[in-house]
Amino acid sequence: MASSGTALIYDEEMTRYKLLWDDPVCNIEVPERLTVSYAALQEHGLAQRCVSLPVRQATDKEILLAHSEEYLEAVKKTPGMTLEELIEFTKQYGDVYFHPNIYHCAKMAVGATLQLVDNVMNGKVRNGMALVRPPGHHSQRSAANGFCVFNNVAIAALYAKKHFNLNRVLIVDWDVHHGQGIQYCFEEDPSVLYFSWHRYEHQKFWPNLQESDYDTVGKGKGAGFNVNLPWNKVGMENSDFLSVFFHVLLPIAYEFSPELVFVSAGFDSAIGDPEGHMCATPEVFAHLTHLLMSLAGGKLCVILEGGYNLKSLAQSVCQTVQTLLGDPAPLLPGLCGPCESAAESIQNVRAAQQQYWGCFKHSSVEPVLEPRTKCHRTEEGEKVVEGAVQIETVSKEIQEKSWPEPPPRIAPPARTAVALPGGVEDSLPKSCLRVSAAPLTQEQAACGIRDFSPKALEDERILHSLGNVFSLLDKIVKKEVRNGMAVVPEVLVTAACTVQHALTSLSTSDCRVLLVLVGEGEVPVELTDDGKLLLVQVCSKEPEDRKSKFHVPVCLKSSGDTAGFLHAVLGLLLPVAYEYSPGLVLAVLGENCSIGPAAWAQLVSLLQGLAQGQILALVQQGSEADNIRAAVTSLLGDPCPPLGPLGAALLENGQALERDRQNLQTHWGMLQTKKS
Ligand code: X5A
Ligand code: ZN
Repeated sequence: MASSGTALIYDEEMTRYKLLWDDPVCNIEVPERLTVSYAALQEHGLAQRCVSLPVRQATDKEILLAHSEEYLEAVKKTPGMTLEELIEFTKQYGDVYFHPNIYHCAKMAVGATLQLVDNVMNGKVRNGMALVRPPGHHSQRSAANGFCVFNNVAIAALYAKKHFNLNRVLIVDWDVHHGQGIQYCFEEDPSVLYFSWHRYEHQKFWPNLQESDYDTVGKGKGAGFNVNLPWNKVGMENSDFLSVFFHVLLPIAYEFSPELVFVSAGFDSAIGDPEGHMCATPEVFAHLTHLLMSLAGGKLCVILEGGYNLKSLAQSVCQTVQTLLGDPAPLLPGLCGPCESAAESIQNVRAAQQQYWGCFKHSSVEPVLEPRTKCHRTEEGEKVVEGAVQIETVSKEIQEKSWPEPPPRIAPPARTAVALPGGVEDSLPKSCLRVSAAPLTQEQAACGIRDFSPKALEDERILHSLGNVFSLLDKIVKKEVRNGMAVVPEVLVTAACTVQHALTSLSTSDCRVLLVLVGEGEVPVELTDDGKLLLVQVCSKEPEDRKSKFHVPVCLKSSGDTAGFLHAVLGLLLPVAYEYSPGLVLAVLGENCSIGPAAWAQLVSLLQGLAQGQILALVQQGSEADNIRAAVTSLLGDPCPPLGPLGAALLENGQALERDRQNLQTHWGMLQTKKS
């Protein structure tokens, strides 16, 4: 049995320290960061749905996994210090403050993180979030830094390796600052892959390190296992963040195939944050979370780092936890591809990582555009560049930025409805709703389709199965169920009829159907330029002509190429699909399709980030029972079995994919991986 449930770890004790003196750099790190986040989770009924786990204090031994004895002993003395002594002690480190109770809280922050690891690894929960203070990712072996005392996530990764014998751990640091402490800890360690994006501005932004740039890739055996994506401009939007996921992080992460995933979850990347000055909306964190939940069999530990705009912090935390709980992802309209500066960073990091990762093997080698930035470092970093008064004005403006409150994410009363021929039925989970409707008449089935092989519609089996499929679709559109699945006799004809029926049942505002077909043959639908249908077909046939931008053929020879398939999904299908922003997804598995049940499950899982999870899967009758099971379990929200470490795509497939991506880039901005 796959584990289920989401843990939430929080303890008020971690609010009981604060800045005791005047310091314009540190005054944003306040206890309210935790209280507002937790209150918002309660207010939205999310905290109540989580398994609440008690916090514990980390032991010395655990802290020493990532820190020196000297440093631990020094921090141990802080509870007994006077105010003057604390101020003096603080001065040896950068951008951090101490308080008589911070050592106690720091031990709890580490302990909370370890509790989460234990419970996820023991299978008591599937995933979870720890709301902690102080944060951790800047702290180093012998130094506090950037509001951080102990490196919660680095310690937890080492702990997980040690206690659960893990060989591959992924850390995704979506905080707006570079977690240099984590980078240093795992620089030479190929078993921990560290990814970070961060505000950089060619080294003008704190912590102003040369080693935060894209060309720091790890050392020795760890080369290729450190991935830095610098933001050289502020104001990055959802499109920029998602582009980096599709074209940098996810391909590497899938190839790596982690056994456990950590998120260093700083919400200072979100809109309104006085540190980040970025424009990601809270909803984007639902998608970042969702995309990571398909890795490592769903074992995902999210640990709070930064986030200083209390409103966007609380909203973003809610989006994240609600996604961990499995609620449908919010719509993310208006995606258009990375801005020029983001595209340049994406291109540069892909070039820097190309020799280490098969997923970049076939992308054309381009020289890195800008020579690496010269050191702009000043003694005081940005403080010298901008006066304190100016900082305050900018920060006011940023914090007063307004954005709409994320709409509620309502899950339909039932998750999955199925229509299956007898036989397959028995082996499926009881939790899905069975649908059995009356057969359609030929007129109903055709519903306006012209040039339609009337022969097909004389077939009673087809009319019967269409009755079921239409009924599933109606339930999805009416939001009685979230998704559905049917095994059908003629998958291509059925898909065509279903598209037509969907287009007549969807409201005008979300009248966009994404049809993803994995398999050979032609769907008898008309592809018009009005954009009401986007067809993505993954098959072995070389496409003769692309009919319009809404027809995306993906050519994959040799269906055993799992890496090629996955690269097509991450690098082509998902970016286009997200930009299209469908109101409904049809995922169709055709005849003799041997991408394998695990890859098919991944596809179905990833597609659920679209259209608020409204997806109907159709599988050709006669397809292996494993494919049917894979689709149903994925629709039900069970974690996908990992695909295992992948290599490069087959040469032919990799090249075709790269070509397709190039050709489509003019129409779909989300496919861009280079500065134009
Ligand atoms: C955890 C975190 C930020 C420190 C900023 C110092 N730290 N200028 O977000
Ligand atoms: Zn931060």
